Amino acid sequence: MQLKKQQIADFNKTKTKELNSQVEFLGNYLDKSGVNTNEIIQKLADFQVAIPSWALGAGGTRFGRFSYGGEPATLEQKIDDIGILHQLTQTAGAISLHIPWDIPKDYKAIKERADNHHIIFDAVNSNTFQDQPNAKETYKYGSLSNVNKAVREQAIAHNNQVIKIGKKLGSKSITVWLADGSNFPGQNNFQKALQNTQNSLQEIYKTLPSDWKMFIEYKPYEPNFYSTVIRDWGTSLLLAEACGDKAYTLVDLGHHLPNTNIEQIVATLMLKGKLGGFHFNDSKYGDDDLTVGSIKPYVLFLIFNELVYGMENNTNNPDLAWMIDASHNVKDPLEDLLQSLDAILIAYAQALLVNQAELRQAQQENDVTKCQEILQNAYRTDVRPLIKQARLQTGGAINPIAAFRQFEIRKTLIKERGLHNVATGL
Ligand code: PSV
Ligand code: MN
Repeated sequence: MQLKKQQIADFNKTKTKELNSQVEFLGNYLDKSGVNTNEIIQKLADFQVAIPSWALGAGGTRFGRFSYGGEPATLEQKIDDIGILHQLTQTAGAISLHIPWDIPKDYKAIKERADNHHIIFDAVNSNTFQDQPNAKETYKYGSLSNVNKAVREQAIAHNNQVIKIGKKLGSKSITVWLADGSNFPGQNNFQKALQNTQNSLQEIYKTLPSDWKMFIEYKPYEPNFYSTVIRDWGTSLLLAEACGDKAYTLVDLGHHLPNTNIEQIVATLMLKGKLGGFHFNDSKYGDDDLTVGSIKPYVLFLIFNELVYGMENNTNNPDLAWMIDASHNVKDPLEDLLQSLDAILIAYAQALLVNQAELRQAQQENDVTKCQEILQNAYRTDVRPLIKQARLQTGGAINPIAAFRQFEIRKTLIKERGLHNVATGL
């Protein structure tokens, strides 16, 4: 299904008057603090976040999966769902494919379909954490780090294949996340596992086109619970540096032990020009993959504060690849993604409000109280009218979730696809 522009325009008409007065009120307040409101609205309008092809259906846990009805079962349907998200928000103009779950059958048709929705192909993701039917070697004991050369070669070949697929679609980056590690002390030789991983990544890097980037994702545990080969940002950075200029670290918000200072990791990587990509989600305990901003919105703001600082000051760091990497077990996946997109823009807008000059001055004077006041002033500003205004200007819906419900999108999808359509993915 595709929404009609007029439908969204009619929806917005009923809400524009109220929005105008909210924007005027906020604009006046921000003006007095020297903030250029229009500049912020433009930055919000330009911000694009990729949606992963594996996050459009109901996720699950190892205890069960409760499908949602009308889920997208094919890549075509996944692209259509992202099209809906993009029409409603004008923020979701990219898809990140997971290979082999979403290998296109007809590349021309897939590209055309994405084009029709104004969607581009972002990073392609390889998968060496599952065995594929008819695969010669097993990844049970690891992939790029495996003690067995034949397994490593199979995993390298898979990554090279993923790059080839991405090239046909216009992607410009590959993300490597490894499940490799061990469950018990003594199972792995740490040094050999790391060395094998480095050698394997260097092999993959050799086939990387000159205008591509390689993102190396880290995660402390799961599915292995004693050790993980690429367990933290430091290991990822070491490997990226061993590969070369086109290799970067990717930060997934859920891939940290509780209370890790993620904003400081962001700052360190940006200073070194080595932060390549970002996976958004939220968590209480581990890699919970919850809706962005649902648990720790202040932390999200602090992270964005560092991202904004880095984007303005670390010109050696490339533009970042933004993606949502969440799972939806109890909510409608599309509504959940709309909430995540909203939370990302809210944190970004709040970070843009931070008076950087005043903060530098207060830091210089060791005025700790003032530093905190500056950050919390920005965080406590209700920036939602700016986001709504950005959507209005770009043709999105002022309130995407209300529009999603008013247009009865889920009901239509169930009618079109059936109640028992199941999406591939995590
Ligand atoms: C597993 O934790 C994971 O969610 C990683 O974050 C990857 O980005 C994703 O799977 C897809 O491979
Ligand atoms: Mn991730």
